[in-house]
Amino acid sequence: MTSLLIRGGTVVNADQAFKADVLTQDGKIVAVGPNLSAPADATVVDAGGQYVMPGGIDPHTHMQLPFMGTTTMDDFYTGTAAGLAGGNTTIIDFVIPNPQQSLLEAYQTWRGWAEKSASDYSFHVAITWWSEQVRQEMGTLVQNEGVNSFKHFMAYKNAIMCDDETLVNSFKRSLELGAMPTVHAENGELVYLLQRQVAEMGITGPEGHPLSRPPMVEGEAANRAIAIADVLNVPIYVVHVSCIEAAEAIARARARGQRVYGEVLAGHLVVDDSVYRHPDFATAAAHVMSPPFRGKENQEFLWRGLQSGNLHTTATDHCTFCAAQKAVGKDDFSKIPNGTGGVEERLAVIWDAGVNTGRLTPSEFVAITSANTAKLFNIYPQKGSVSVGADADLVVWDPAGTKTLSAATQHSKGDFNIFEGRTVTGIPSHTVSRGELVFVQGDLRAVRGAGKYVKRAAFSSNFEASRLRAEALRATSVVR
Ligand code: URQ
Ligand code: ZN
Ligand code: ZN
Repeated sequence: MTSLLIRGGTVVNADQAFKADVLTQDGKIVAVGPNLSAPADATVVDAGGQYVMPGGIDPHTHMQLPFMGTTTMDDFYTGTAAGLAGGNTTIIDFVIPNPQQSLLEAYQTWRGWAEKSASDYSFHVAITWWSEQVRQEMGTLVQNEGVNSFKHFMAYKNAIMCDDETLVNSFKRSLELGAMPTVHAENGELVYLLQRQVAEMGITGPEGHPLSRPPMVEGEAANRAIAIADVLNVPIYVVHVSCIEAAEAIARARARGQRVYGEVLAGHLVVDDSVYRHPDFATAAAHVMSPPFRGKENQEFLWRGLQSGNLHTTATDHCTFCAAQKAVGKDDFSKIPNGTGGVEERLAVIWDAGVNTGRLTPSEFVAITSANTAKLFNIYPQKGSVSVGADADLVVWDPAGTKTLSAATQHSKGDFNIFEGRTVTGIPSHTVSRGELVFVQGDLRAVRGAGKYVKRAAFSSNFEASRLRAEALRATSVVR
């Protein structure tokens, strides 16, 4: 029996912070309270002067992703191990079937890849085409495999982009199943046109990337996805909200009572679009991801969205390509594989830029790095809470600890760090994954294959009510 006693710390949950010890046994939290005693063979961690928080949950990663002709540098072991070094104990990654490919076949492939994970993991499944078979397989994934969220890329034309027919059918199916539809909100037709226009201006370098994806390209798609969800009366989750136009679309819909949720990447909160004007190709190309890093005025708006509750979760979109992979786009920015890292740095960057500046309380930090994701994807309080019965996924947080973030010291297999040189105050001293100490004061003890697949039950109750309300509304409108 593995017992761990974390003593003398301040427990921080999304709803409250209080002095308490935490006792775990066999991967579960069994007691939270003052002056706990522990079995003689328990491991004891002194958390004096530190916080004890739920381990981070990153709802947006792409480990081992085949994309734009190559595959990301981090696989499910190295990527989740890097996350553990940064206090992240669960990832929600993406199964991305090719158009015309069976969803179940793709799902089994990704499940195989993920068996090497060092931390727990779950999957959103992308809907990249539509047919009766897709409709059926969505049902199987929800009912048998614990999938309760379906992703829709509105960008990436001629690859994985969804048209409105797919969006409408898949959102409707998601409502029937009690699953959350999520979107990458960029208008892929506009991107495709603007990429060619920018190239015709003779711009081939990474500076062309943001020019081909201006904020309104994201704002339009966010508005469209939100409107479709409104008509169908289904909740919707917008991933990597990067700009004012998209954040305002969410805030407007929420002000009208619509269930819309927004995710913000740590990178979009602190990195701005000046990176694309860096004279060194490799540095500028390393920052090519979509939606692109934006002008500074967008960052404050995103922070205020998180403070106000109009934006709800933070993530990283960890999707790492090395310099040689990025160099494929040396003469054509549209060929640069899109993606950046961050799974190890997210918590420290958001603590340093959010809590240390007074933007966020420690409890609000827990909400946006862990608890809100757990709630929105229906794994709370198993995950996202320091409470009896929850999984023993914890991070002991040293608010006085400092670290300078760098590719030279990161655990990711990527060769670049978008937070390079940033010195942060507030870092994990210990990470606990399913009751095991996997990171101890700089020493990473990740175990390949120790992570488990996390099933996420459907929201049949909420969604069923929404569906019935939509039918009633239609019935009354007919009467009028
Ligand atoms: O679009 C995504 O989320 C994936 C393909 C990662 N790449 C990116 O640029 N965000
Ligand atoms: Zn995306
Ligand atoms: Zn992504």
